[in-house]
Formats: sequence, structure tokens, C-alpha cells
Amino acid sequence: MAGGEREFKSGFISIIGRPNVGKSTFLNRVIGQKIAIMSDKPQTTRNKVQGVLTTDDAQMVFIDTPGIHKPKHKLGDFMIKLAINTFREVDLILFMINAEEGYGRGDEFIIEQLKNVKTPVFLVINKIDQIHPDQLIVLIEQYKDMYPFKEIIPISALEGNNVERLIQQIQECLPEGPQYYPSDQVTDHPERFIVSELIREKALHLTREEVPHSIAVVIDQMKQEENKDLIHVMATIVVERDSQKGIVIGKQGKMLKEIGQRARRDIENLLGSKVFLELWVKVQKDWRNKSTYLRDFGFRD
Ligand code: GDP
Ligand code: MG
Ligand code: K
Repeated sequence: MAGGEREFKSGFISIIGRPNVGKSTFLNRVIGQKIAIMSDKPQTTRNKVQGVLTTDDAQMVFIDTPGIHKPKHKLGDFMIKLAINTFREVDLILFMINAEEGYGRGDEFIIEQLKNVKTPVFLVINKIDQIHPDQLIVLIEQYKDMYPFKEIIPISALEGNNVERLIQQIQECLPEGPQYYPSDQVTDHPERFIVSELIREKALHLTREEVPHSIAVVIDQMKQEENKDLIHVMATIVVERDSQKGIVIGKQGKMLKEIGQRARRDIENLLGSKVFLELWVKVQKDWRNKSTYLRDFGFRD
């Protein structure tokens, strides 16, 4: 059992823009490198996870924002509110435009909405393979005065130009956070949820309500060791404050060790196999604000 903290970034990223600007093409390209399509997952009516990209240092959860994709339609107040709330909940917004088309009324609408949120926004100018570099300069000049974009990044989602760099910039922009989804597999393993609940239960029980119920447990990995009757489970206990982290780890790691030993026994019974359990504790301020997304995937607050 190991205590301590890993430096890891994670966050939710909304890709918005008029139809046909290349949002899906971009996602598919990202899928080309290790991404997992999540479209078969349960979804809220509001947001759906489109894909998860996990690198060594970060996890990027791309989500779809219904409503804002069709800004030409007359959206009711309700839909607009919904869209704006979604903007507030994500960590980053990618506003994608089509370099060939340039500025349009749909963009004007989206930019108006963005003015009400603090979430950073990248302007992604897609389809640069279709234009002359001089045109690109004109476009950047035009857009940069419309809104304080955090970054303006020209790409070709189709040909892949600059996509790596965009991913890099996204990663840099994300806050520290837990890995929400497993990187090794994407299947909706019900066992994973039960395992996380077993750990959570032990943590809550042993800390005797000193740690509120806002605690979450994320299973980072659950893997059968090759040729061994042993399942390796890596999990992170997510708390909201440093003080809670101290309680969960305990003096010289005693509390965490106890949580781990008790949870391991239960998990071994559940899985009918020996278990090697590694636990980390991570402070994620405000993680509850992101619970809208987590709840659908078996996390509870
Ligand atoms: P979405 O509606 O925003 O999801 O747009 P799509 O990803 O479905 O793309 C719409 C069309 O634009 C498709 O025919 C894509 O092949 C094309 N497209 C997307 N990205 C690029 C690009 O970088 N360059 C070019 N030339 N075409 C692109
Ligand atoms: Mg699409
Ligand atoms: K903003």
C-alpha cells in the first residue's frame, strides 16, 4: 500500500461550433491515439461523453454539448441556460470554426454566450488545409478581438496538422485532478463500481464521519497479473480538502493501511482471487461540481 499523491491532470472539455466545422473529425483523429469511444455509455440528456484520451500525465474527457450545436435555431431561454451551465461545468471549451467559411451568425451567437462564463476558451481554426496562410492571418486578426481566447490554434483535423500541439495545449490548461476513467479498458465493468464502493465504505467507516460523504473512490486500474491468481487494483480516494487527506492517510500512513487491508479482504471475497491493492489519496477541490458527469458512471456524491 502506498500513500502520497501523483501529479495528474484531468478535466472535461466541451467542443462547440457550427455544424460541419469538423468536431467529429477532430475527435476521431484523437481516437486514433488511444481514445475510447464512450457513446455506448449511459447518458444524461444534457451531456454525453464522446471520448476519453488518457496520456501518462492527463486524462481529457471530451463531452458533447447539445443545443449549442445548432445556434441557428431559435433556442428557448431554457436551452440557452442549459448550454451556459454546461460551459461553466467544464474545464475548457474548444470553440471550433471552419477556416474556409470564416465568421458567421452562428459564431456570433456562441461568442455572446461565452461572455457569461469564466471557463477558458480556445479558438480552434479547423480546415487550414483548405486556405492560404495569408487568409489564416486575416482570420486570426478578425477573431482575436471578438473574445479573449486563451489560445488560438489552427489545425487540420482531417490531415492532422497541429493536432498534437492542440492536445498538448489542452493538457497544459487542465487542472490537477483524478483519472475519472480507466485507461486500460473502457468496458463498463460493474465489478469496478463494487470495488470502489467497498473501499469507500471502509474509508468512511474508519474515519468515523470526520471525512464527509463527499469522498469518492476512483478505480485507476484493475488487472489480472499474468500467469498469477492475483488481481492488481489501483485506486484513488478523492477528498475535497488537505485536512481530509491527512485524516485518510493517518499517522505514518496507518489509516490508509487499515482501509486498504479491510477493503482488500472484501474485494478478495468478491472476486474470488488474491488481490494486490494500491491506494492513493488525492485532494480535488470542488470535485462535487463535476459530479453531474460522474454520477452517470457509477460515482455517487
Ligand atoms: P461536425 O459537424 O462539426 O462534427 O463536422 P464533421 O467532423 O462531421 O466534418 C464535416 C465535414 O468536414 C466532413 O466532410 C469532414 O471530412 C470535413 N472536414 C473536417 N475536418 C476537416 C479538415 O481539417 N480539412 C478538410 N478539408 N475537411 C475537413
Ligand atoms: Mg459531428
Ligand atoms: K469566458
